[in-house]
Amino acid sequence: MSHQTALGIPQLDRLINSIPGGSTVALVNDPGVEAEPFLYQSAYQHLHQGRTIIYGVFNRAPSAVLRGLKEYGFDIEPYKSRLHFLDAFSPLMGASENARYTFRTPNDLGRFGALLAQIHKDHPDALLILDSLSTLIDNSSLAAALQSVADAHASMKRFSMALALFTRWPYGDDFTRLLETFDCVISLRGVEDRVLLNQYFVVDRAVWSRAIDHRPVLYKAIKPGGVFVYIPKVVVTGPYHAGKSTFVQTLSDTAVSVNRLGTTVALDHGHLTIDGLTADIFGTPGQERFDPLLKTIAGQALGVIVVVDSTRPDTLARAKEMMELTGKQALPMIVAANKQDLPGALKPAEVAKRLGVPDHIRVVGCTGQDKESARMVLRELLNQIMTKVVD
Ligand SMILES: Nc1nc2c(ncn2[C@@H]2O[C@H](COP(=O)(O)OP(=O)(O)OP(=O)(O)O)[C@@H](O)[C@H]2O)c(=O)[nH]1
Ligand SMILES: [Mg+2]
Repeated sequence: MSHQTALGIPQLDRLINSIPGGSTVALVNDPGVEAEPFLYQSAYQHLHQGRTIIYGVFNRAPSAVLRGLKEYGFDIEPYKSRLHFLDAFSPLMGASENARYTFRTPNDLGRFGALLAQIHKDHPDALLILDSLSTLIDNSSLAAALQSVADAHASMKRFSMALALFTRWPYGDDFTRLLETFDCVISLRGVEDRVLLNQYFVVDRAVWSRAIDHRPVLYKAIKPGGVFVYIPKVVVTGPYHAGKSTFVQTLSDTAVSVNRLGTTVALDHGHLTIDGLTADIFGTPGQERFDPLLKTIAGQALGVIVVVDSTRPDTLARAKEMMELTGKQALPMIVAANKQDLPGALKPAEVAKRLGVPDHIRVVGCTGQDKESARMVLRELLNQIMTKVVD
């Protein structure tokens, strides 16, 4: 109970710092926004670190949780002996899955706290996950359920950490007050953008840290993989033949380029995951006739990579023009001095000098066909984007 701990979701942990032992964390999702991947990832990370998990499940059977873990790629097989279920679903269905602990709503509401205290006695070092307490509320009277959870809060605090999921239904002021008793509240929200649901998390409150960043962070839950911070769009631009398509292809887990006679005539599109981040990456054509497109696409970007051919100083004026065309000098931007493998390639510092870029725009050397090299460039840019989004 004294251990510091973490949620096991790196970008979220970065926002809330480490969690003091005995903290209660409420994860509150908007209806329709998937929260389970957060719980799965947290459960898995702790099991992987040798901890014990008590997984309370209220709206589906424990076997469904095991399936969910598997779908997200969290292989808990080696740690099964340290994962114990509190099954509050099967007893209601008149079924049994032989879970270690069972709970029946509404009959057992009055003994919720006592049950958690008993479980804690059996597993003093465990972390507690409750998925989800909204189901508990929905299966009984609102007032009785809220009272039961409020009474059980002291028992939750005995665990190294208690992570409880709620869905943000209009439960009223009593629910809002209940949330206030939790040490930390994290919201999972969704914004509809035509057909696409963008999901983001935001830390509303954490008692152990005064300097919490309340800015929303976009994420995607990926099967397999779990929760990734999502950087919607990175644009790769630069002069004709500089190596943009090659760069996008090298970087991406999946990518499509449409080339005709060796030049790109549509947007290169790739998708990739790197260091807990996921990004869509778009390469523009280099020819001038596509310049109007460049302006539009850069308008929706979060960052720009300008690829230049380091063996072709004569194309640097065009590169400069394209940087201006993006019309977004305020956007995080980085220059990849490409084709460093070729003889006569200008060094990045020389490219920077000839481009005459302002100091805050970094110029880094790169070889477009080399994965590590391309990833270095992207990492630089993503760091810039993340410090803008997170800090
Ligand atoms: N030696 C070397 N060749 C490279 C490198 N990057 C790209 N190339 C080559 O440069 C040529 C042009 O590369 P592309 O990726 O098609 O360039 P692009 O910028 O997409 O070109 P456009 O779409 O026509 O503007 C290809 O022959 C690539 O194989 C590099 O780092 N080193
Ligand atoms: Mg191309």
